[in-house]
Amino acid sequence: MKLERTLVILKPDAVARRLAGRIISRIEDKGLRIAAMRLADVDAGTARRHYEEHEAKPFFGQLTAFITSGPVVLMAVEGVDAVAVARKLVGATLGRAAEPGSVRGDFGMSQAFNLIHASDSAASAERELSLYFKPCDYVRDAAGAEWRWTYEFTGDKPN
Ligand code: 3AN
Repeated sequence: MKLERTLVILKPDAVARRLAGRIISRIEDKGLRIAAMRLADVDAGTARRHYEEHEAKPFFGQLTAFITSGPVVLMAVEGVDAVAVARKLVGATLGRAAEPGSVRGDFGMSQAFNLIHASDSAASAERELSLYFKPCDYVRDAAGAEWRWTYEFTGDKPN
């Protein structure tokens, strides 16, 4: 059990389809904390760096063209095991195979237009967050107010 921070991106299809509010609500409903958030255009260089592990794949050009095609919502999301929790909320890559109850399972059919990104490991989260956010972008959880009814605290550890 680890307090983690992960990168979530609502992709251009989610913003264009006006689903951003509903998807953000799911993240909040679950009990994850939004520590930083902004609406932005992703430039081509950042897109290539973000998806560098897919550089050799045939869909790399399509992928970077898509993520730069319109505004996205960038979010740093925090919680205990936030990387795994966010991945579960997102669902499987292919929308039409994704589990009902997940964002992709409930809102999408496509493989490429799959609405949302969440980092796939703690190491990816750290790397990806640094592409989009500076340390001063993160807001603090004043007096732990957002956590108080999310976890039981044993000493100062969330459970
Ligand atoms: P996930 O986002 O579920 O972690 P990855 O890491 O396998 O998926 O792929 C990164 C992104 O590349 C996906 N979100 C999707 O938008 C895109 N992608 C994956 N496979 C394909 C494909 N066969 N054709 C087009 N785009 C794809």
